[in-house]
Amino acid sequence: MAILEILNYPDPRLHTVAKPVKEVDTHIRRLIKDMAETMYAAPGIGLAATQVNQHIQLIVIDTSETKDQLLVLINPKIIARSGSQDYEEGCLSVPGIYESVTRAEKITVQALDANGTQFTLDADGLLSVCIQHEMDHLLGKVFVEYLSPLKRNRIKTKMVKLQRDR
Ligand code: QAP
Ligand code: CO
Repeated sequence: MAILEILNYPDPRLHTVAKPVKEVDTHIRRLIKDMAETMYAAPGIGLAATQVNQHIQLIVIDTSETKDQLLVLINPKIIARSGSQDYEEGCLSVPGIYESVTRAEKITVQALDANGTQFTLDADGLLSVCIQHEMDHLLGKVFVEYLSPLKRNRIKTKMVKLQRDR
């Protein structure tokens, strides 16, 4: 296993649109293991392949308290959404920044698991937010893009300074 390097906002590679996974093979399963290890080590509750510079439709999530319920979503599609909720979000690619974002309250998502088997999942609360946040990454979208240009630019400047002074 390996800890992967996470791209930091405003890295332009975070705006890459991910391609569907064609086959869930050993290469993909290795990447899933490494992404899970990277997420748990951070620690985080979700990580999209985009954030580790792999531009394929793959997400790992674990919102459990016990950190033993890894959820793998390959080629995910939201097939139903309802309601709305505000949640204070963070992101491993935007460390130290937490801002409220409005998203659907409940979603139904269809995806492939680590065995390439299709499944359907109903999610609400934090899990719903997390899936929507991670699916945005696959579209090249970072949560700060929901904020006002003023807030976003302040965050951008802060991130550039942080990386310069590292
Ligand atoms: C996305 O985010 C998410 O700033 C996953 O210094 C977050 O795992 C979805 C993290 C909140 C829904 C609600 C952030 C770790 C982890 C930081 C994460 C940090 C260290 C973020
Ligand atoms: Co994120």
